[in-house]
Amino acid sequence: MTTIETKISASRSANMALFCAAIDNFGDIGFCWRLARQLNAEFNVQVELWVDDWEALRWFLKPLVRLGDDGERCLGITLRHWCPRQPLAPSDAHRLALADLVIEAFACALPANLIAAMRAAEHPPLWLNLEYLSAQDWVRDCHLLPSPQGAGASQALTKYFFFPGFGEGTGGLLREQDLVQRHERWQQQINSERRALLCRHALPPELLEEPDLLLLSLFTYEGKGLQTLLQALVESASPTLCFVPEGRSLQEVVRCFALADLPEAGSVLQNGSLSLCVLPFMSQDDFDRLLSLCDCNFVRGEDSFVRAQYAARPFVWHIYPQDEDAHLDKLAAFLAIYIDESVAGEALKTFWQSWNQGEDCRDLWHYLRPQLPSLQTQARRWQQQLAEKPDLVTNLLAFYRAQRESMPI
Ligand code: TRH
Repeated sequence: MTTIETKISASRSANMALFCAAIDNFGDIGFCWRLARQLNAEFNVQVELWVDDWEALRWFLKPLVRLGDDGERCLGITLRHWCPRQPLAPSDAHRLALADLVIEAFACALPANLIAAMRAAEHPPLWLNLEYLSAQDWVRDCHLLPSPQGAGASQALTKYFFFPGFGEGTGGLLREQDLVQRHERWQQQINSERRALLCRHALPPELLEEPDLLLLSLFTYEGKGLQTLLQALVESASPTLCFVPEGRSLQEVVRCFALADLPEAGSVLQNGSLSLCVLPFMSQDDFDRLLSLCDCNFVRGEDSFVRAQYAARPFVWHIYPQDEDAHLDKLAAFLAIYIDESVAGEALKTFWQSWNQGEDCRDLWHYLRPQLPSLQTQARRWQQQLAEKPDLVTNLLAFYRAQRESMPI
């Protein structure tokens, strides 16, 4: 047990409210659900997860549980519905003002009456704004910065910025205690795990016997990069078995296979050297397992991007596009820490850049594919480096403890 764990379990369980507003897609909910689960499962923190988009949450949890009504407990987490910019029920606002921790994810802005109740509380919760992940240098300067909220001398309330990141001086990355071991286990039994994967999706296991077969997973946004990658896979001299979870990547699958409609989960398509299987949206654990079993993963946004790194497989990051191309600086910052100077590293870097600038990636893929074995070694090294650093929850609880000790309890 770590010191923090001992302290928390020695007293009562800590309790926390986590507020999430889903901008689009699944990244915000995915991150918050993962954070809530880890805090609860590994540190017994009692978490209320407040989500604004109940339908997105329902879809997201579908592979795990049937989501019921507001207030229901799912797998140890209490799920609540809120509407940004509207007040909470007064009873909720007063109750949450007594919590140990209140987190607003990705600057989603807490309800004003909750802030007022926290300001009025004798011992307000520790209030964090948990920000998006970036490898940019400024993150270190902003991580844990206090932001005083209101002027009242004795009852001034402080919000702290908490920035995930890749190294010292940042909040780290989410990583459950057993994540790396899980990947090791799946990869030690790669042949049987891959056969089981194919069986689960009603694919003939003989597919795996094709020489030089490459297993790919594709969880990306639509665009020219994906369009041209699919063309390259079709015309390639070697076979590819590609797994595509339901969602935005299917737009380009429709084009590549000249389909009239979006293919349903369970569809298996064949064109030239490409076999493609559409997967139903999986639980986060099953998604991790898929990443572990593929030779190369295409991922996106934030959470799947981090999970691909822990899977220790070569991967391509489709970064979430931002206004004024702000995402390209973010991409460059990560490339600077991730890519080594080898030929394979350079090939990967060029591919990522072209992919994220909406360029034709056909020839680049043909060049990249033979580099995958070297990139595999590099991906493993990167996973090991990440695993040596404290994870986000450990950092978050260390900060919580440090703050609590200085508070008059
Ligand atoms: O869905 P994303 O594109 O999410 C985002 C959002 O767009 C968000 O607004 C933006 O701010 C952020 O990116 C940067 O990609 P991401 O972050 O990878 O989240 C996807 C989640 O879905 C992740 O938790 C993994 C999970 N997932 C499953 O649980 N099952 C699945 O089958 C798949 C494919 C993904």
